[in-house]
Amino acid sequence: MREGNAPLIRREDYVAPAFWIRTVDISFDLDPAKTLVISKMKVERNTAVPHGPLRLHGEELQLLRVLINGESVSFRQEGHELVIEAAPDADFTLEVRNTCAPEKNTALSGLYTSGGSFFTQCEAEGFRRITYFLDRPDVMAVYTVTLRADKTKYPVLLSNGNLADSGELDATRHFAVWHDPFPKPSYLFALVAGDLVAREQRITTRAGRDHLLQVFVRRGDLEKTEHAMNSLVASIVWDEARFKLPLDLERFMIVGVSDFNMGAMENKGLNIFNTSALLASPATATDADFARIEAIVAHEYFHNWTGNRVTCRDWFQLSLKEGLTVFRDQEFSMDMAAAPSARAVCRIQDVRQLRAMQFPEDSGAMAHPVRPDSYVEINNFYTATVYDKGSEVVRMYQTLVGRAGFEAGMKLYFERHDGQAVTCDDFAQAIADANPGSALATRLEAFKRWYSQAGTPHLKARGTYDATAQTYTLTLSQTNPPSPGQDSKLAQVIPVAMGLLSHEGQVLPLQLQGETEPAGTDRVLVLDQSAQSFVFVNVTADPVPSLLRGFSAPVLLDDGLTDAELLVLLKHDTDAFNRWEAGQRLSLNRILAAVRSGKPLVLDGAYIEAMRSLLRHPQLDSAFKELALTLPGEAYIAEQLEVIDPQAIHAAVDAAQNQLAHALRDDWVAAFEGNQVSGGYQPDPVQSGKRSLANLALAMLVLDAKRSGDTVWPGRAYQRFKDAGNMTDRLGALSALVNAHAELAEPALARFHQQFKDEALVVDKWFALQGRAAERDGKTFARVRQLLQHPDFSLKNPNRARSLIFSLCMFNPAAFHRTDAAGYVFWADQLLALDAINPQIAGRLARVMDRWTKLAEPYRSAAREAIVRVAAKAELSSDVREIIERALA
Ligand code: 0A1
Ligand code: ZN
Repeated sequence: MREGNAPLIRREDYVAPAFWIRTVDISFDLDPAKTLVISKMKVERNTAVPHGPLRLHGEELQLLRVLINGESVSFRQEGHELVIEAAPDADFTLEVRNTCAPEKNTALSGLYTSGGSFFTQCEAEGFRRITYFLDRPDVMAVYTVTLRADKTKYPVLLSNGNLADSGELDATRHFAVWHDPFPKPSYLFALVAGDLVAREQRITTRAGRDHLLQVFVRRGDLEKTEHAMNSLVASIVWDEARFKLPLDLERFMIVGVSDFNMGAMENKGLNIFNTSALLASPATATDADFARIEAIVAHEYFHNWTGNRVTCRDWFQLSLKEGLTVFRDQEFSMDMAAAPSARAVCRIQDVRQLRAMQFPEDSGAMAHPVRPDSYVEINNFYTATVYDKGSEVVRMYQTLVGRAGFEAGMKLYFERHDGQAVTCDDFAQAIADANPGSALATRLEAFKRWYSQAGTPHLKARGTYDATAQTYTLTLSQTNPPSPGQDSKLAQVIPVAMGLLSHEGQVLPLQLQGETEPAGTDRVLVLDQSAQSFVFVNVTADPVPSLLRGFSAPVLLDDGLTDAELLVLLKHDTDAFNRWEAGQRLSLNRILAAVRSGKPLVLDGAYIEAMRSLLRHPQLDSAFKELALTLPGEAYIAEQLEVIDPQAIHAAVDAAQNQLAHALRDDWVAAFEGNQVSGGYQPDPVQSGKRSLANLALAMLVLDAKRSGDTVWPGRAYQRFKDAGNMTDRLGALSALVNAHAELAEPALARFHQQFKDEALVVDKWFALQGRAAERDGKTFARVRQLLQHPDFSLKNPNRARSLIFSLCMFNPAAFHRTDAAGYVFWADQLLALDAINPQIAGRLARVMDRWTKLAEPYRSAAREAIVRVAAKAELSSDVREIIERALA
């Protein structure tokens, strides 16, 4: 483990490496206790930087010998560096021999074992835990990898690229040699060795090349790989069609592993996946799992160009590959959804995720720009800001230059930078240069503030209508609140997609002063000052503005609209996103008023009728209705408040939920009955939309039954739970019972565990459901504590740790924030236990306290006490230390 006194690394200190490593010929004698690694490298001095020693990174390794040009050489070890002063000026070969201990590697970074097989995870800095190397993304080499291992225990031996040779070594051992022709940074290296089986498919791409696709998993999981394979094929087809980016490898492999810190990893030609992001069958995975798998398979595949062919110069540029690749996977999911309404559903889900995770991050202790300025532990910067806000930034490029302009920009980016390690500036320049004179190119430097300024901009919009002149003046203004280390900020470039509607819901033409005719009914205004006014002419009626359509910029919007105006948008907006947003705003306004006033929430008739007509609407999709009738998340509600009282927020949401359940009871019955799916299971938007609305309706009906004492709906839920033909329905019914604290919840939970105890991913769901269950009288918290002792619980498996501990601490504010501080004590205890096993996962758990300073008393003081207790531990990892110190700064 890296101890917690690691130095701060600054973006402005970047210097190119003193040496380049051009080729790596590396062999492994795989043994769980002690693996021998021999690495032979061709090295060149980089004459563009001052003359200096060769410094190689290495951690948790046993060094055996170092040779230069076949001769031993003197070296010294300085912390985690191996320093060779006498490296030649001419090109030379470097040979390093070392061992590492995969079975002791519980951090799951570097080479480790899981379920008796070997796997690697090298991003960001895991390769240095395998051998000594210039472990930085701007050092790109061509790798040849030889694997030697026991042939019965490890019949499958894989690495990046193409299989060059394989065979027997002796009676018990065999070998394989892999060669990857593409130069790559060390973080994209991978190897796998184990007893695995593969689903295979051969495809011929548009370019006429043949490829072999393989998905490797443990025996018994093969039938759960069909969806992943289909998703991979769809991703390949999409990237060729949309961005003209072909598959460049003869063989593309995906491997599943059940111990993995993240979702998946884009190693060149050998993607390694958390099984939770790969395996699906209708019986074990929900619709949401199917959608997530499709998106992650696509994401990793798309990295082959955005990340692998063009990579990052340094880790500050992480969003160059991550923001862009998230954008690409979001676009892919939307295109797969096809129907306009299903596309809108995708967008709403992405924005909900952004608001739930990234907005709080951007106003808390860990707020950082999309391109951070400094870090201690890079693993702490795989964040919602780098990924999801980064993706919104890429989306804004597309909004500013148009879809065709963006595609032209991508083309230029690859023409200029294929095979290079580059920066976010290089990307911005390519998009701008491909679109001279565009709204982006003319404001490029200001636009790039999205990379350098942290925090969510506040956008204010106010309009005035002049009936005599028939003009409508819309004034947009922005404020950019301070964030850690950034007290004052400059105006951002904010694209505001918008339209105007009459109060009767008619769409109005948009003609700005100075224009000779209207330019459609939907356009993008660009705010690039702290305040600007836009005057629309020939406006025949006092309009209702529909602003930030499709969520055209990642900002908090205050449009000052009244309930009556929001109702117009809810009923008539042609932009489905803003229609949904209007409903959310109506809910949010009521919840915030209750929290601010301290008075119990009572829903008014107008609101209830609006929700009823949504639910009954004959044309709207089920998926859209489900999203529209789901109340805003508690984290997003908290974002709107100066002081956060998690219990008050929860009480208001709970009251709104109960009243909606009761007032719309008959409509919920109709929604439940009208959304039953017949025919075989398909995880498509139509079927999954129906299931999601039926599940919401059932949850509401069981909740209302709890209040009235009715037993019919809990009984029906239990029946559905038992008889369900797929996991979406089964889990939906089970969570309806658990969240309503129905008596039948207990037998249902027991039955579920019994039925699925051999399916690890389903057992994770069982823990997660209980960790996230609605709190009532401290029962959820007590149960989570009890579940820590369950024989199936383990901190060592990240999925399992997340399923119980993160569910409570991160996703169940009402159970976690307790007046007796027991939630915080639980957090500190689990954090310290986890840190000794897996610092990366512990670093994530530490983030739970990011926003403690905004908590109301008594939570604030109790939270501080728990953080201080963690900070006082001497043996913290650098991952946790960085988060904790930022929280206390
Ligand atoms: N690049 C991967 C995510 C990833 C990052 C770090 C990891 O280990 C520390 C693992 C995976 C992606 O974006 O999918
Ligand atoms: Zn990624």
